[in-house]
Order: sequence, then C-alpha cells, then structure tokens
Amino acid sequence: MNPETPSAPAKGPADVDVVVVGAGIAGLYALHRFRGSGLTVRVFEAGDGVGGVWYWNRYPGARCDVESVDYSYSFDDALQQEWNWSEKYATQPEILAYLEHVADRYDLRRDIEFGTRVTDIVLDEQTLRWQVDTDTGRAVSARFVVLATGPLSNANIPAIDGLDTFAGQILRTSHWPHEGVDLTGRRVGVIGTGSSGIQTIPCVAEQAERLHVFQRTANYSVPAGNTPLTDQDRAAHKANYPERTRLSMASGGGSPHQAHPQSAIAVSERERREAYEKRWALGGVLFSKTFPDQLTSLAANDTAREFWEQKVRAVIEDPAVADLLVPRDHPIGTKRICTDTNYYQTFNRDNVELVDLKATPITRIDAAGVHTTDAHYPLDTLVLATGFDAMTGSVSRMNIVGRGGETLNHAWHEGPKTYLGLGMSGFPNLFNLTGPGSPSVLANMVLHSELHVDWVAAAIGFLDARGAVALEARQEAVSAWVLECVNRAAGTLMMQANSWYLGANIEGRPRVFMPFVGGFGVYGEIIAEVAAAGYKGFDII
Ligand code: N01
Repeated sequence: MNPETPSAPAKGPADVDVVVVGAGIAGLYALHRFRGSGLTVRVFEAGDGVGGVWYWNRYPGARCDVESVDYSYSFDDALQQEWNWSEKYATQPEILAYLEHVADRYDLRRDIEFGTRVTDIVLDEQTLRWQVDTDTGRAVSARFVVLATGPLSNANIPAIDGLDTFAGQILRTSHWPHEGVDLTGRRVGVIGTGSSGIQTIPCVAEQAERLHVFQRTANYSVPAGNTPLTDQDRAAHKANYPERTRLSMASGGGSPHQAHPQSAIAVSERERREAYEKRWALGGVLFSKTFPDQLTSLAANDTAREFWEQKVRAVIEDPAVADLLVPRDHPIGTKRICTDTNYYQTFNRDNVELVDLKATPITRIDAAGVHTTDAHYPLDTLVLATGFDAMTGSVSRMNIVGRGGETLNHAWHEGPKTYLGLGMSGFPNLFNLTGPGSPSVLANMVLHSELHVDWVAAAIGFLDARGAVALEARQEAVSAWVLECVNRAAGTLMMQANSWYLGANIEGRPRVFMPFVGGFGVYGEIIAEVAAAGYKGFDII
C-alpha cells in the first residue's frame, strides 16, 4: 500500500474467503454465487454503482449488440420470468437498470465497496492468502481473489499533441457524464470509428450544428435491426429460455444462432445471397457467422465482404465518401464487426463531414480545435471514441505479486499466459474471469461470466471437500494452453487485422491474439473435462 494513503475506513471485514474485483456482470454473479456456497465475499468496485461497462459507457446511442433476451443471466428462472426487456437490443440505461435490479433482488450491495479501486494484490507465500489493498486505504486478506475487471474497461486516451490544451469540452464515450450532454448548436468532432463511435455518431449528428468525424481506419458495420419487443415476443422468449440457453452454451459465440450448414463457397450464388439477405434483415453481428467458414476461408469471407459492400454503398449518396467508409485493410469480421442505426446514412447529412486521417493525419490539437496536415477544424466539443487497452489493461493497472515476488505484469510481458484463461502459474487461487485465454469478447459476456463463476465456485468446493488450500496452474499446462490458443488463432483469418484482440491498438503491447478462438461451447467442454479429471493441469496444494 502507498504509505501516503489515508488510513482505512472502518467498513467491512478484514478477512474474507473471496475478494472479487469489479461489480459488473461477472462480479455481481460471482458475489451471488459464492455467497450461496457459504463463502464470505467482498467486492471492490471503482465506480459508484454496479454495472461495469454499462455503468461507465453512457454515450448517446450506447446499446448492446447481443439480443437482450440472450444478454440476461440464466441462473435463476424467476429472474428471467419477471424481467421485461423492451427492445431486441437493449440500450445502456435499460441494461444498467437490469443490473441494478439484480443487485437489489439478491441484496448484493451490502458486500460491495463502491468508489474503491484495488491497487495491490500480493501473495503471502507462507499462508497462500492474498493481501488486497485499495486506493481508499481499505485492506483485506482473502484466500481467493477473482478478477472480474472486464476486458474493455481501461480506456485508451490517444497521445495526441496538444490534447490537454483544448479549451472546449472533451468527452470520452467510455466515461460519459452521468447527467448527459446537450450538443445542440455545437461544433463537434468525434475521433474514432469503432463500435462506440459508430453508435454515437448518428445521435451526435442529430444534435450538433456541425459534426466532423475523424476516421483513421474504416470499420465494417451492419444495421442493428433493432425493434421494440411486443408482449408476444416476450412471452415467446420466456417460454423458450431453457432451449435458448442450451443452444447458446453449445454455440460458437454464446447465442442460439445456427450458421448455415454448408460452406459459403459450396452453395449456389442464389442460395448464398438468400442466406446473407436473411441475416442482413435480422440485423446484428451474427452477419459474420452466416456461413461457418467466413472467418477461416478468405474466399468465403470475400463473399460476405462483397455483399456487405453492395449494401453499404447503396445507402451512401457520395461515392467518394463511400470509398472512404469501405475498409480495405482487413477481412470482414476479423475486427469486432460493429452494429449501427443509420451510421452510413449519417454521412448524407449536410452538417456532417468525414475527415480521412489516413490521407491527412491529425498533427496536433490547440485550444480552438483539431489540426490535420491540411486543415484546422474549429470545435466546441471533442468526443474521444478511441477504444480500450483491451483484455489485459485493467489487470495490468493493479500490482499483482505472486510467488517469488513475480508480478503478473512481468509474467505477461510477452503476452498474457494463462491456463484455460482462468489460472496462472505462480498465482495460486487467483482466477481471472472472461479474460485472455478464454473466449472472452468473442462470446456473450453474461453466459460466459456464469460459466466462469460456476467453474471457480465448483473448484473452491472441490478444494474444501478435500481439505486442500489452493489450486495453482502448472507451468507446463500454461505453456500448452498458450500454444493451443495461438494455433487455433493461426487457423483463422483473425491474425490478418490490426485489432484490439491482438493488442495492436496500444503501442508497446505484444502482438498476441488474446481470446480463445475455438468457440464458446468447445471451451465450456474443455474446462468441464479439466474439472471432471480432478483439475488436470493444476496443482492441488
Ligand atoms: O473502440 P475501438 P470502441 N487517432 O478500439 C480510433 C465493444 N463495444 O470503444 O482503428 C485517431 O474498436 C481507432 O482507429 P484505428 C466492442 O467489442 C461494443 O469503439 O486505430 N483515431 C478506432 O477507429 C468493440 O469492438 C458495443 O485506426 C484513433 C477507434 O478509435 C469494443 O468495445 C459498443 C486514435 C477505437 O475503436 C471497442 O470499441 C461499444 C488516434 N490517435 C463498444 N486512437 C456494442 O455492444 C484510436 N483511434 C454495440
């Protein structure tokens, strides 16, 4: 702990069975599940409320790209039956309201310390307990530490010369003001055209007097196809939850979607077009999974890309603008495909201008606006939609020290090294949820969180039943799993994009494809088999 940190406020116990870091989707369920096993649990959360990404990312247009019916906890049928989603893709406020409801319903807040950021997690090698320190001075000793910090929670603020001299308002999509912002009559610039930028740009354009979209790299986006849900839709979902969950748990990405049974190139031109048209009409990210080989065969991928390009060009009035909005540098779906509501149509508006940063990069920002190599854009508001230090960013902000004084940051300096994404050699009883080495961001985060938390809860039960103290991944199991993940990624097209999956958006991060790409269902089977085989690959201490 920093010696200058004020002394600890007298709240909560000093000793618990489990510390959970983060009160987002995974952390909330972890608290509920572990408490249900009779364990004492303390959750530390940096925000002042529950929800994780859905607490912070309040920008206009923020919405989930997984259907609301599937982006719901499955652990309690009563919860599923009582909650009513209003739209096919829920907005941020509705998801946050759902998570707040969950926190209240299961009385979770009494074990969560809000406004508290974990700074240090240090192993006592004698007792194998973890000392957890926080920025409020609260310190707790725990037998288990569960990191539920989320793969997309550490914002990337670009190092643009003069950013701090801008005299107008700077907004970050990842930390949008809770009171909301009225952009009426303002000259706004948005930097970043990933999922966040693409969702917020149409909303900003409706308010702003003038909007400059600063695009460095074009992205693929498909219409979200959002619709309000009727009572009939909800009744059908509620009757079908068990089947949807069963299909989702066995699927590639944690949704009940079934891809076309054949390769995109094995079917006739007509059948292929029909399949894409059907998926396009349904909307959403599953366009990338219309055919099973879209992310493994470039020829198959090209068919999807060409279909996408025709659709998108058809709604952009100026062909020169369309040329800029069509990506040229990566196969479709090898970066997280974006979903939008009228994104491309927004560039037909008179008050919107696309600035091509590939041709005319930003040179600096001054008090009045943004300079590129060929113009100065005067702005009142600058929106940074510049992404995240993904997957490892939030974990790396904590000083995690395991056996022999080894830090997790050092252990991961060539890229994250885990066994099954869950365990790390030298860090007994430390579990990382939905992070590198697991399907993570390639899967539905709610079901993924449940899968991981249930696995950890069962592992703790296993240890306790044997009177054992700790579970620790063996070094050889870690090495084999890292290789397995690398080999699986190499068998796909995913390595062909400079994506944040690879840490490519953050200078200095090693270029390693971080998620397990073999599919959510396959992964679930692997970790279940490991558990059934007495936690094969782990030392039981
Ligand atoms: O971040 P991103 P995001 N100068 O990294 C640009 C999830 N999510 O927050 O590509 C200029 O995708 C950068 O340009 P480039 C989802 O998984 C989901 O949008 O590096 N530009 C890029 O355009 C998603 O994938 C939902 O050339 C700079 C943008 O900023 C993930 O979060 C909604 C720059 C960052 O895009 C991240 O999405 C929102 C610079 N110096 C997010 N630095 C849904 O559920 C960065 N950029 C729908």
